[in-house]
Amino acid sequence: MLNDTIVAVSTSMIASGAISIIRMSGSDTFRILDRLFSCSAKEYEGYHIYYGFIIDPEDGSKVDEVLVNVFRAPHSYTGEDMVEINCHGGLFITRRILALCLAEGARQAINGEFTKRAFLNGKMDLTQAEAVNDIIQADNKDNARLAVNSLSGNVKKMLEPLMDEVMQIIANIEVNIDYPEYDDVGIITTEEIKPMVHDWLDKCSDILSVAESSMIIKEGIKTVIVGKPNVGKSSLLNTLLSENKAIVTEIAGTTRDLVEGDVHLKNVTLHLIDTAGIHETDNRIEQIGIEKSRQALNEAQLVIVVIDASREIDEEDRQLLKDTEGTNRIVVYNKQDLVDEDLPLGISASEGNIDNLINKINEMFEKDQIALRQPALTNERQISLMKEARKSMDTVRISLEQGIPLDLVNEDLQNAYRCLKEILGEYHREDLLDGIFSRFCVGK
Ligand SMILES: Nc1nc2c(ncn2[C@@H]2O[C@H](COP(=O)(O)OP(=O)(O)OP(=O)(O)O)[C@@H](O)[C@H]2O)c(=O)[nH]1
Ligand SMILES: [Mg+2]
Repeated sequence: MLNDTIVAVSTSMIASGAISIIRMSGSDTFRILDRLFSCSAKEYEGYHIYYGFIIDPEDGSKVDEVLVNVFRAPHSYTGEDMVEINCHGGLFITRRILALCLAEGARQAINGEFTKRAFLNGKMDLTQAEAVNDIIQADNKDNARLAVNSLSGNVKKMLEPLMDEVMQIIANIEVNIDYPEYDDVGIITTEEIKPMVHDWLDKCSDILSVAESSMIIKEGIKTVIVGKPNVGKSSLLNTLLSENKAIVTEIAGTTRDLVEGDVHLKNVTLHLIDTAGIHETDNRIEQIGIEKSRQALNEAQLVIVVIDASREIDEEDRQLLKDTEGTNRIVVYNKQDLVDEDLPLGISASEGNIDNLINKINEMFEKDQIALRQPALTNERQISLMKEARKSMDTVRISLEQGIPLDLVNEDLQNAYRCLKEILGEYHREDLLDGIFSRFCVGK
């Protein structure tokens, strides 16, 4: 039921803080507030803050001194009547006030329910709603910026021209089909539509390429450090993480399990995996470790191949270079401190001198910063719908090239349009919405 009144603690319930906020939304909000709030005001106006006490209606006792933010429908986050009770931040007090609201007939909100109402009441589109959760989850500056960009409805602004163009093509075709006898309508021909479709596909590809960048910023890059034993892979991991996470010894074959850690560089977050040195061995434990290394290598988005600069490159190095040839890789020469000549990507992991590598990685991902400067699709749901739209439009392109009559491409055009609408949540299924909003916190 959409119209019942929901309540939740919107601030953290894990630890006490200076204040807590209890949020309530729905048609009964002011009736419930009246029962619990003693305040000198005669009535509550929207966009006002009221000072007073929460009173236990059972015995009239004061529960807490509070400030109440008042929002009147439709001018609120959810679009409904809504209040935010700012109470003292003790967990006991917060729960007590929540309990009083529940006792007066409000229902405990489930995850994301406030934002779901905001979406269903047309206060925001689905990409904005998703951005609300993204900003709460953001753990670094770039992620927060990505989310803030989408929060203001930029994605809709970016998609609307594309939706208009598809609609334009559909309308033109339909006019021709429905009123072929009208001279003044003008016959639209396949030749006229072709460039429109091409142009549309180009724009779509641009959007998808920025989306790829935004996913790199948001999700980080699965980065695997490989090399033969003893070249300094674990030393490199430790230096990148600024932490002694992996065991380092002069004994070849030290690392057997995968050791993982995250590091935020200027342009990208790396999910690092240090692996067992890859080489021929009869040792059973090492063999299992090497198998894991190879598996990690298969799933890597970036491979750092470490070569020991103080030794001649041997057959094992060559084999590894060959095995990683097709991957997105960086080859670094470690133990630079032991050799005289300056190597292009020379580093000294154990000495903490890895600037060459860090600069190279930042350079590789610099182009992805584009996603911070313009509107971007920011999750798999949005991107897969965009890809589906592109696929439909590409079918239109192929059909036109094959000379298939215009009325037969209509369905693919409609599908492209529908996909874009679905990104914004304008076509939605209830289970899809449940899936999206259940990832939110309670109270948001
Ligand atoms: N001189 C010098 N020694 C280094 C450097 N990096 C690592 N080492 C030394 O090389 C040895 C092996 O280092 P590790 O980091 O354990 O090498 P690894 O590649 O993880 O080795 P495995 O886990 O056995 O595959 C250790 O004695 C390190 O101190 C470096 O930049 N310069
Ligand atoms: Mg190691």
